[in-house]
Amino acid sequence: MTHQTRPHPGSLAEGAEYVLRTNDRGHMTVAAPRLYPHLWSWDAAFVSIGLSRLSVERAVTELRTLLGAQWSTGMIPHIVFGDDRSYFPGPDRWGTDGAAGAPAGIATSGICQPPVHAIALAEVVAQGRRLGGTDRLVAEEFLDETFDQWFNWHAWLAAARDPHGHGMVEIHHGWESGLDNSPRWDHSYAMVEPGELEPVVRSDLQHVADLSQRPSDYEYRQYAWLIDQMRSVGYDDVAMRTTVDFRVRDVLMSAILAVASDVLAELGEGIGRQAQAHRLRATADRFRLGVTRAVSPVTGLARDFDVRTGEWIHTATVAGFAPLLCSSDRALRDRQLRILTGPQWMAHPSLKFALPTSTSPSSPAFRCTTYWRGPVWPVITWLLAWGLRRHGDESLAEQLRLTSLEQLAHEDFAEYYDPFSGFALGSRNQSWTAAVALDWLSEG
Ligand code: 9WN
Repeated sequence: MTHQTRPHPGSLAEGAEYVLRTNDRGHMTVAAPRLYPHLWSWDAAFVSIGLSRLSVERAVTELRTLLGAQWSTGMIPHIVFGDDRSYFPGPDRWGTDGAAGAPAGIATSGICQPPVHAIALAEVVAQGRRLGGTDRLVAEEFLDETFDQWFNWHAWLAAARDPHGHGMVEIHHGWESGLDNSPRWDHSYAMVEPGELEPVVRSDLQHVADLSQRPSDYEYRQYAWLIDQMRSVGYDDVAMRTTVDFRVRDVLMSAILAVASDVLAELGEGIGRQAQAHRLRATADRFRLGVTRAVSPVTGLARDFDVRTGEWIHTATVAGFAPLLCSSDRALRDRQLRILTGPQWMAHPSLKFALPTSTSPSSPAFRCTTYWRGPVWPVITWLLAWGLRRHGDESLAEQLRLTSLEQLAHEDFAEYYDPFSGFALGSRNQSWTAAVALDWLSEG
């Protein structure tokens, strides 16, 4: 694979800015130049944080494009398609055209991703307020104008994905978790047996030379099978629950919903939306409780729950630290911090950088170079650091920021990194990696 590089290398901030500018298609920033030539939901949120360091107005445009694709149910789809036709699965395979709730004239996927958007919205608004003048005006207007849409997104997640009030978000595809092929899903995917399928023509392998860094062909057949199942019921929220072969309560997504609901409530309270803020607080409390209940008394890590088997999932992945995003329980946080900074995780002797890996290096499921099965993802480090800072664990947050900047020093802005060698993996010039780098640099 050839990588676009800057004509005149300079500082890391210039490199990050270059990536965001070259991935800018006017009203959307593609998640990566070749591998992901469209707008992804949670990528757009992180990207808008980075963009706000360059232009608050451009950051707002990013979020506006995403909201323009919101379904009438409230769902924000995981992909908003641009013009490029090279990504698989594209709009034809998703077949959301005409599904009840899908936006007219905008091609989207039919599933969602973690609701990190309110966190981004708060960062963009804060940046606008800091800068003042037109930036402040643009940010405030955007917040006021779109608050209901963000509220509806959270309301849809709470209702459609947790109808019985467990305080955990149910997902129907590994892609909804954002941590696609994490080993936390292996057991649940073992029950997904693809039947007869339309052709699966992978485009991702044209862009990542080493196949071991991506999911396998069989995993892709399972991904396509689940899409076909959801499409067969028109992406109906209720029918999907009895149709799909993959039903899991995702603890990380639940923690994100909890804390993002708090953040959105704070924003709402500031602009006189007391009634909605009150409901958001209730959502936050419900999902925080769900996350706390999911913590294993034995390992101290939070667990996902497989709905089909009725079993907790014990694999030691970074999702186990979900409480660090949403809980202020000091005893729980201290226990989790000890685990995170201990020898099974950040103090593992083989690590090049003391950073959280996607799977514990001590776990039998750990794979050094394979996607969400082991590598370090800078965007996840940013999210954890954000959660630490929000809850007063400032020194570890600062350590993650500084160590990540060292990891990113080569300016390849890779999608993920080999935790042992430190080598760049997956896509280069990945927008959200550049965005979090820009944000970290601005904090220094
Ligand atoms: C499927 C865009 C997205 C991220 C996901 C990451 C990867 C897509 C893919 O890329 O997923 O949604 O084709 O592999 O796993 O978290 O949002 O960067």
